[in-house]
Amino acid sequence: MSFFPDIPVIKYEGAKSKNPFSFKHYNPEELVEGKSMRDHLRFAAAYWHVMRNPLADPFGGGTAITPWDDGSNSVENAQKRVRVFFEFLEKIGIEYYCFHDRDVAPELETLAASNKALDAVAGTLKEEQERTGKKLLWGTACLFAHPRFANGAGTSPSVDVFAHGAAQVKKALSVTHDLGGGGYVFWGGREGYSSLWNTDMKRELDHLAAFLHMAVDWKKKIGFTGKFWIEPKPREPSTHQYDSDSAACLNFLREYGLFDEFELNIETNHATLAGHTMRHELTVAAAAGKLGSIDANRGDELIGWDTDQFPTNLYLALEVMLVVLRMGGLKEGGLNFDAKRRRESNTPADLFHAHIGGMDTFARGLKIAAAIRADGRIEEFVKARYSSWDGPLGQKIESGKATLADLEAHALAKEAPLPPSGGQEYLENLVNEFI
Ligand code: XUL
Ligand code: CO
Repeated sequence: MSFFPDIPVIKYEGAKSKNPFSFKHYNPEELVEGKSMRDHLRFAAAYWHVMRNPLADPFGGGTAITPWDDGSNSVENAQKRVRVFFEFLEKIGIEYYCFHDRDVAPELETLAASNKALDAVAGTLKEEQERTGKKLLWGTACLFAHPRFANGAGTSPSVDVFAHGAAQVKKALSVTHDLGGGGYVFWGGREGYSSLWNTDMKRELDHLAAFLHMAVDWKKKIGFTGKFWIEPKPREPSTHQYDSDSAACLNFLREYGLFDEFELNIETNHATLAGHTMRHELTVAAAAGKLGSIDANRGDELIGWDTDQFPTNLYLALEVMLVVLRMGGLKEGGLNFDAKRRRESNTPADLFHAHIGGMDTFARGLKIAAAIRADGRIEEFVKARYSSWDGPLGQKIESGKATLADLEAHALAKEAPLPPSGGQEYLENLVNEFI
């Protein structure tokens, strides 16, 4: 039985195809820099958006048409959704998926009942993974939707709520481990504050670190070898969230002795909310050797909140893929479409158009990034820009052997020439040559 009877399996048909249910650029087997597009891009679908997002907004209820869903909170309904989701993955040709505990299984009256429901649905997920060969990219726990988490979980002023969140992480970690997940994500949903009049920031940060240390201990105890990824976001739902951007997360991890245990999962719309470009956030993470995974989406320049739109911007995709290629590719991580259709795009077919667009955009971004690298002019320019550092003085400074007195002697003997041109316009023109 098919849940998407009118949708074919999406195949690569090339740039000239007029078939909206085909890839124009994503050709999974095609080699780029000697590796298949499939292995470069490691696309994942987000269970919460594909299966559980009703497409509501603050002014109106959901519009999504989901004929397979009986609207109940039952385990049977949740298990049926899993079958629907895997048919979606098979037809769209996405190899990985991501979920929150409460997306896949219902939250019931007690934690014990919710855990039991999660086990039952995890059984169906495992069955479908085995049937289709699809894999779990990462799992996580939803510690932000239920009213108990209104003040956060790891930073809640209530120790009981903290314990409830910790128990959910324990369970979600075990399920992620059982399903062979490549990683586990901590997005600090409401780990932050709305007002400092009621907040003990230092105590909250200490608690968050304790929370994460316990998660690391549990990971080791159960033998989960996947990665831990923190996902920065500066605000929304909280006014201020502690994991505000890559730099803040890295600092927090260093301060609390967690640096070796975590990498980052960077999301485009979170970067822009933080007042950064996605490329900035990725570059900060990669420079620290901590770029683990990516939530691929985009925001809206005019709306200014987390609109989680599907990525369709070639320029953005090529920038992302340049960072990824330069660091030698994603390992356990992937490109997770943490993106939702617009509220008006209400049919199941729109789910396919949305993902096809995202996948084709990143396929083009990958090809353009590889062409820029093969051409080499941009990298040569940057190298030349720093070439004065390749001389004896630069080497002395970079190896930590220079003193201020050495530099004074150099400066007195040689008046500094004007620095070389930044050439930004020249470089931007070069980028456009490849698009
Ligand atoms: C929220 C967000 C989350 C995380 C997982 O903005 O991005 O979906 O990716 O909790
Ligand atoms: Co995300």
